[in-house]
Amino acid sequence: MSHLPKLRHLAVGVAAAALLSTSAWAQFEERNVRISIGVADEHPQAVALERFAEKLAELTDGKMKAKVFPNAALGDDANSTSALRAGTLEMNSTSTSPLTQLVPELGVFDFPFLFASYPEADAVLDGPVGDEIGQKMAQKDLVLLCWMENGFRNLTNSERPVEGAQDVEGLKVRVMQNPVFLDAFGQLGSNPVAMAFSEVYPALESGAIDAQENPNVTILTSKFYEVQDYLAQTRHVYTPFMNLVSKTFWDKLSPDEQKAMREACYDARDFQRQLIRQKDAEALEQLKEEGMEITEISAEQREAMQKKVQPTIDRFSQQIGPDFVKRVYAEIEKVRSQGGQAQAQ
Ligand code: TK8
Repeated sequence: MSHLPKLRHLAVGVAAAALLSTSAWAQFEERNVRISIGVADEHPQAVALERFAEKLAELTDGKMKAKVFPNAALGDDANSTSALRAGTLEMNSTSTSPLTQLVPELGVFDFPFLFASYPEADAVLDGPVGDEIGQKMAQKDLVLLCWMENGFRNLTNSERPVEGAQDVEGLKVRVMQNPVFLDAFGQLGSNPVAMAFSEVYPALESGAIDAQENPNVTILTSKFYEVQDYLAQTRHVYTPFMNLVSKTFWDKLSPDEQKAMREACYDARDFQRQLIRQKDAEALEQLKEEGMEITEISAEQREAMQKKVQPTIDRFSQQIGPDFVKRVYAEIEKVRSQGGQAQAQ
């Protein structure tokens, strides 16, 4: 008879252990995260998101599986973002520029020559301004997981070497679907045409447009050098990438799953920034080898360009909200006064 209570204790112990292990195990469920990106699979963005997938699996006992779909196979930036909002896609990594209709504040990142260095961009994006943007995205059913880098943009064209604003005049330039870009390139005297990224290569190839602008790495990995002869290191705009998650999907996740997504994103972000910054200079060398004629923009010419686009900045500061824009400049100022203004050029 004496073994009975012991057995009962044992049974309770087993049940408790089972409960414990069940709840530990239940924190992560089988999840598939499809990530849409517009750039090619050799782009550091794709490489970093593969790392995100590895890290996510590692943090969730292999339960959460992310898969990267490059080359806009699941839609360009604007379309894939609509899919996130509709709840038919889990995640994308998009440039900020095509989303200004949704969140006008994003337009500040399209102000020409806003950032002069990487530390300035990092401080603004990873600081209070970045958080504020995150809250705006949340109001649109989008979770901003973390920022990454698209980078400083340069102008390519099929007509002539560009050394200053005067050479841009009359060029038919593809810009992102964005009013600030359209306005700025209008100020420079070019004929800007807005179109989605996946349409750019064919439009350059057919001669429908003469020019486009993107960071060196994208010009290389999307093979724009095949259809463009001239590359000017204008570094006129720094575009961030945002890693966005569908709120519909996010709300299904447990707090532990959400935490794993964030942690994996921060890890991939730090890796991505390092990689893409190193690749920027390497890509330039490779583009030279591919036969592109490279021009630099002198300090005077840059200043002249800056003057030409100032009306765009003034106009859109008013439109976006002068207080918000001031806060952005104040964050940049902080970095500059701390001596972090090492030139991006
Ligand atoms: C890729 C785009 C691209 C951007 C553009 O989806 O559209 O020119 O620079 O990187 O986000």
